[in-house]
Amino acid sequence: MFKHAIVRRPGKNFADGLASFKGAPPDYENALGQHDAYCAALERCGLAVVRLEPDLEHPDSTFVEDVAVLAQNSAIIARPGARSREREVDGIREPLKKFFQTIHEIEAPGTLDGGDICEAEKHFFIGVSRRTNEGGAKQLAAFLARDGYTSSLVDIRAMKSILHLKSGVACVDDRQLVVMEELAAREEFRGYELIRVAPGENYAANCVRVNEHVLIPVGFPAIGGELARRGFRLVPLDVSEFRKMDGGLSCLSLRF
Ligand code: CIR
Repeated sequence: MFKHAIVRRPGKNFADGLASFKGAPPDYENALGQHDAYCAALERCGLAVVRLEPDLEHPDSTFVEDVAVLAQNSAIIARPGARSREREVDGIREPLKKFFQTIHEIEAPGTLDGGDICEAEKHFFIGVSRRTNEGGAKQLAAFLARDGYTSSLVDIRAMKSILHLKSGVACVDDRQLVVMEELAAREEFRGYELIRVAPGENYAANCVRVNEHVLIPVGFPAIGGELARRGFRLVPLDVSEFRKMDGGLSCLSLRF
């Protein structure tokens, strides 16, 4: 069960963050409204939400999931792989100290973005990506092992379609993974029941189990229907402004 979430409100220079999206830039007022609705949804799922102030030095800092990985008894401060995001971690140490006694840090030359880390109960899938290198992944695996977790590395460097591992896979319970087709055949996921997302709905592979609910982006009826048939209680949320900055539902919070 999760009890808490940490979020960071988008700053007014949010549109200056990194983005591969080529359309119109995000609308700040809309982004704030969507962020508020996201926080309210987390509260309805039973979480106490810590809202951090915008960090104007780091336009991508609303994607707070990328700066840490949280386990049962420890927090691991990430080391973001994008230069412009490296120092974002400075803003998460103090908030995490209020909740975690044991805090580790990924060290250079390792890099790691929290968006590459998919927790499946006592096992963590660690994506090796354009942001997370093998060194960072192995450091994380070692920290998690001390806490009794197993982990496996999933190399997604050859995939152009996703930025982070969790853009393509989500764990909705201890045996079921929501996964985009392109990842479904991966050896690492063998043994799990795979709920496949059709290519047209790939964005919805980044859904988030929060206690009794699953947060899902609006507008993806096939995967939404499939999850509902399986008995999941869905909370549809519009995060279109964050999508324009390559972000999804999971990256907007740290949950623990
Ligand atoms: C970035 O490129 O770093 C941000 N614009 C988006 C990060 C999204 N984070 C995530 O999916 N975990």
